[in-house]
Amino acid sequence: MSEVILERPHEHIAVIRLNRPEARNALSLPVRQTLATHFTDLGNDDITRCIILTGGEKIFAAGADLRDMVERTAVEMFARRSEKLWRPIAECPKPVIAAVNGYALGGGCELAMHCDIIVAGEGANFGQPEVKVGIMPGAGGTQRLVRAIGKFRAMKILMTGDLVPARDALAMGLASEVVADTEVFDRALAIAKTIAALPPLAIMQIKETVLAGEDSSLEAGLMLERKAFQLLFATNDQKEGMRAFLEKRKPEFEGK
Ligand code: CO8
Repeated sequence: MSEVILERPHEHIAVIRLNRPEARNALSLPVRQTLATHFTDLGNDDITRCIILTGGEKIFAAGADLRDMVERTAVEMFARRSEKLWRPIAECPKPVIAAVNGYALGGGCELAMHCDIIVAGEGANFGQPEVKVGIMPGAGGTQRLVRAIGKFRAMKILMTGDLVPARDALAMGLASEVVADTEVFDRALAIAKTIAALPPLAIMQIKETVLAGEDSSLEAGLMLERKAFQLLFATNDQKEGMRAFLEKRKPEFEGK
């Protein structure tokens, strides 16, 4: 069985499932290469409107593969150019929902933070424990965590390596929702279905504008928003959505 499984539970929804339970879904190079390929393909196809990323019912991901890293040199790590494997996930234009059960640690927490929505189980735990194995986060942990939860909470998590239980993660803004462990995937799927029924071009514009605006001035972000808003008036889905409302019927969005 493949270590990364791609499923299609619904015409417009793709599920990417990490499947390396014996190594707690550690993100080896082959796993990350497959993730990058899937995200590139799903980002480019005309069918997929929402992606769910999960590690299954027991664990999301225990981070980088320590077995593979333990004897590496700095030059070898540099030569991997691993940013090339993260970029397709970060730049995926489609909405991505992380369905997190169990541990999301180190690179696993960073992987969840690459997503747009995080649904966590009550028993989930987030953390950046890299410091405990002599290193530091290397896939956005020092950057995305600060943006999500602020400097002082991020510093504590990064400098202690302590676990953050799901409820605390929700309170600090590191999760979108917390549900019973047994309901995580179903809830992620329900959200994906809601999103998949909405106009995909508008959804993609929302994602692009939020992410680009996060790192720009308010003025620049507001201008990006205005332009994206105006652009959507070129879509059939804008006409369909507004006409359907006024005609008191359900809209049919085509992504055009
Ligand atoms: N890498 C490789 N193997 C792992 C990893 C890992 N990160 N985590 C667990 N495993 C393996 C164990 O070695 C063990 O293998 P074996 O059975 O052959 O001895 C097996 O999985 C089961 O592990 P445990 O017995 O420890 O399982 P538990 O259920 O008791 O505990 C934990 C699960 C809490 C997840 C625990 O395994 C753990 O703490 N793992 C390490 C977590 C960690 O330190 N993560 C940070 C890694 S560094 C990192 O992510 C840097 C990111 C940089 C950029 C991103 C690149 C991807």
